[in-house]
Parts: sequence; C-alpha cells; structure tokens
Amino acid sequence: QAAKVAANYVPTKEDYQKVYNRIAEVLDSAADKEYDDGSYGPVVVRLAWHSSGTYDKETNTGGSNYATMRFEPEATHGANAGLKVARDVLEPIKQEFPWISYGDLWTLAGVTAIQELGGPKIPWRPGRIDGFAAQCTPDGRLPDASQGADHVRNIFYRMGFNDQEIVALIGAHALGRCHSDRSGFEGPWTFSPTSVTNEFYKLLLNEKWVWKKWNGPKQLEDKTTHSLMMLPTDYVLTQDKSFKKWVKAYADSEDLWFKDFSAAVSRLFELGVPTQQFVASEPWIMKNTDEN
Ligand code: CCH
Repeated sequence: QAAKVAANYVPTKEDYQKVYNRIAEVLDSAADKEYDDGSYGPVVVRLAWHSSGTYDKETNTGGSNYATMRFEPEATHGANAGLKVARDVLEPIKQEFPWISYGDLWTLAGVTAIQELGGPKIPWRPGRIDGFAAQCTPDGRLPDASQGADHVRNIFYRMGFNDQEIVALIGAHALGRCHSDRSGFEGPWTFSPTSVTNEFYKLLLNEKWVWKKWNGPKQLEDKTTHSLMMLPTDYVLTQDKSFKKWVKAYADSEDLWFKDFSAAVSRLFELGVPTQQFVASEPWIMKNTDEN
C-alpha cells in the first residue's frame, strides 16, 4: 500500500525546493569527504550538461529526459569519465526523495550548483522520466576538447544552439578544473573555481596563452603564472571572429553573461524532454538557500 501511495504521489514546487536545499547541503559536504575541489558543484554541473548535451534535434534523441548515463555503454563513454563521482554523490538524495526522476535530480542539481556558487537564477521545471539502456545515445555526441571551431559548431548546432549561445555556455568553465585521471587534461581555468564569475572570458582575452610543455594532451597555460589552463576548444573562441565578439561582450559585462548563460543553460537542461511531460507551463525559479 505504501509503495502505491508513493508511486501516485504528485510532488509540489515546495517538495522540489526541499530537494534543492538537500542538494545544496550535499554539494557543500565536499570538505568532510576530503574531496579536493572544495565543492561537488562543478562536477555536478558537468553531469547535468553531459546528460543534456547528447541531444540531436534532427532525430529528436538524447538529452536529459531518460538519464541514460546510468547505463552501459553511456556510463563508460570517454567524455563521461569521472562523472560517477557526481552520480554517486546524488544517489542518497534519490533514495531520500524516491519520487524524483534521475533526469530531474541531475538537472536540478546543476541548477542548484550554479545558483549556490554565486551564479544567476536558472529557470527549471520537473517532468523528465527515467528511461532504459536501449535509449542510450551513441558515443561521440559530446564535444572533443582537442578540436577546433568547426567541430564545436557541429556539436552545438546539432543541439540547436547558435554562436552566441555556444560562447555563453562554455563560460561554465569558470567553475571547476580538469583532472588528468578523468579527461587527461589538467588544471583550473580561473583562480576561483568554486565561484560563477565572468573571469573565464577576462582571462581568455587578457592573458597570454602558450602551449603547455608536457606529456599530456595539447592544452594551453597562462604565461604569467603557469597555473591556469585553457582547452584547445576554449582557445578557439578567441581565434574565430564570430565567437570572439561574444567573448569580448561577456568579459565586459558579467550582467550580460549571467542573463545569456541563464537562458542558454535553462534550454540546455530541457533538451529532449517533450513539452507535454513538463508539470508547469513555465519554468520555476528555485530559491537559493540564503533566501529560505
Ligand atoms: Fe566542460 N569540460 N566542456 N563544459 N566542464 C571539462 C570540465 C567541465 C568541454 C570539455 C571539458 C561545457 C563545454 C565543454 C564544465 C561545464 C561545461 C573538462 C575536464 C573537459 C575536458 C573534465 C575533467 O577532467 O574533470 C568541451 C570540449 C566543451 C565544449 O566545447 C559546457 C557547455 C558546460 C556547462 C554548461 C564544468 C563545470 C567542468 C568542471 C568539472 C569539474 O569536475 O571540476
């Protein structure tokens, strides 16, 4: 009987706010668990993005709807290396709130991380459903960091984004870092990897970037401190005229970037979800923990 009640339970916005609040606590527990990066926020944002960024508008497959990264082979696709950390950190929350789908949990966690780490509000609404391994997308749908502008355009145009949105989305690299045991690349993009700021664009434009001399994959380092990095795909944003225009605009105005980043991430997290599945006709604005 209890299981039946749970299955029929229709959660309210307040219920999702409770999940948000719980996620915020868990992201902050990194120090207790001796997770070096100070917060689980960045890796959780990467999970939300990789679960959404498999979308293909032509075939209307992929995206955040079915949370297929739980299954082989998607769980072991090269681009997803290291994301088990994020899935494992969120698993106890799924146990605590069993009525939430994995797709909703992962995208809500991305929203929570961005908001709690000082970023803009990301409009979000629930409605994703759990799917099956057969719905896994083929390998190769996520961007390859060693490539150039054509590749970046092909990948993001396939999801339905334009040049301005591509530049706005990649500014998420203000957060977190590369881990040599996950992607092969190494190091953070900014000096404040647990804060959402427009520093990524400022550094990209204003620092002198040189190829790092090492045995790892080709990446750039800043000539001044040698402690920051850029991926080849980040660097092309300054080498391509249409991309560079937006790098400049976002370096000049954090407000503009927050506005465009919020809109693009909100859309990214809804890719592949049929509109009729959404519970609300408009996305919600979830409260930050300091507003509760
Ligand atoms: Fe990214 N990203 N990303 N990225 N990413 C990596 C880490 C993060 C690319 C490659 C990499 C977006 C776009 C791109 C985050 C968010 C976004 C890493 C290092 C690589 C490689 C992984 C590791 O070793 O841990 C490429 C290529 C592109 C596009 O061309 C977009 C879009 C977003 C979100 C909106 C975040 C956050 C991280 C940090 C993760 C962490 O664990 O610190």
